[in-house]
Amino acid sequence: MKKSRPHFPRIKPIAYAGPSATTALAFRHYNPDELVDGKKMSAHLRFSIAYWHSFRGTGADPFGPGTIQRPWEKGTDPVSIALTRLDAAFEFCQKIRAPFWAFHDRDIAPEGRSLAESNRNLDRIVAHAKDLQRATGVKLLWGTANLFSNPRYMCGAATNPDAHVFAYAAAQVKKALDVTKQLGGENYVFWGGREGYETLLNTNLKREQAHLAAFLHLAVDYAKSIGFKGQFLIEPKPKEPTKHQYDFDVASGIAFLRTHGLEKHFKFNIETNHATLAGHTFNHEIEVAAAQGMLGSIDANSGDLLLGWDTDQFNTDVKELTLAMVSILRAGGLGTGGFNFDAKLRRPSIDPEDLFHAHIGGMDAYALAFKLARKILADGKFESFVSDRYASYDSGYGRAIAKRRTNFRELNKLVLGKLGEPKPRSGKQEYLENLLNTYLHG
Ligand code: XLS
Ligand code: NI
Ligand code: NI
Repeated sequence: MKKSRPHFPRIKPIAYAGPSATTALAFRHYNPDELVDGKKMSAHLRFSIAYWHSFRGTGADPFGPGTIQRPWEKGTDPVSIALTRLDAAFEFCQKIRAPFWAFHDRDIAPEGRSLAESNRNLDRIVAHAKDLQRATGVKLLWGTANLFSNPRYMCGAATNPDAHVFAYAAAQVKKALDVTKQLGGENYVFWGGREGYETLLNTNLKREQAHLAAFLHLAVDYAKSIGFKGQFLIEPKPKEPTKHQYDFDVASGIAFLRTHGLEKHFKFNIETNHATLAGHTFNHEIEVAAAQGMLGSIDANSGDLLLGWDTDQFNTDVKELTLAMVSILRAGGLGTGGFNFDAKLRRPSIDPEDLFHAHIGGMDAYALAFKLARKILADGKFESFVSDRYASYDSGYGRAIAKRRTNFRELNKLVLGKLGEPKPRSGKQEYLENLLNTYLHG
């Protein structure tokens, strides 16, 4: 493979310079090579670059066209442009020190006039991606299929009222699974782009949900048949682009998977901005998934609480991330998952250098949160407060309740007898919030 000219010639690989770094193009907290519990920090955090935002995003919004023009987007042949763009992306992953990337099929290769042509385009790009992965050591966190941009999917893919569209989506996902496997993808994501409805006046909700379940079962079967071992992930989102998406949040995702016998095959890819759109905190969604052993991966971004859509911003909110990290570490980490920056530059952030500032900010905020969360867990103050709060369930009749070895009659007897009225005990929220601040701000 011939080495291409650098696409970010003025930028050297980003180095760790510590909290007192004097340059902006340096990490203050993310030190990829630092050993933490015998493992490099980069292996704990498993950062990933989202191809669609960072290499296909143009800054376009409903009110105007793109503002971002990259120097490598030149020429007329879409496949050659796609190949050069991939070179730029891998150079970026290396320079930003991200060990992983993630893509949709149609981000990396142009869609052709037929599925066969689209597949041929994809094969050419994937062959190049394989070479680049080998040359740089950057690995694939997950692959996915774009089942929402092409007009054929305007009424959904697996939930489309037309079985022809379902079949097309199946063929597309078959290929996306093939290429994800070829590239050693560690996961495969299902985000239900337009799997939802705009109006119940034209929708059979029950049938659509059953079709979605059928689609996921067929995907599980196909993955098994080709020996794809990656983890399947559902990415919940309550709305946008449809008014109501079926994979609304983690709780409804769990109910859906269980209802249709899919729970063994899926975990969750939790996106911060989707959590807040669903009226939850990021931390809440992580806890709900972790409670069922279904925490898979994170789409790392942030919304704007004043706006009702998926703004996909880089997250620099150390408090929010520290709370999330405490839950993630307590759950035993993300396994084959990682932190994928499903985040985009703001429309006026047009310099290639802005891609670096954005990711440095996100990676540093996560790394700092990781360190703070480790300290919080090592100190164990919150843990012991919480376990103490539930201690009455550890012995006696409380334990019998937890083990379901009692009944209403017995409990009734106890309350009427020696127990009497419960003694209220403070929840100490303010004390705990202050305690949290001692970690965040000293
Ligand atoms: C959109 C989703 C999307 C998925 C991948 O809101 O976040 O980017 O992560 O299809
Ligand atoms: Ni996402
Ligand atoms: Ni999103």
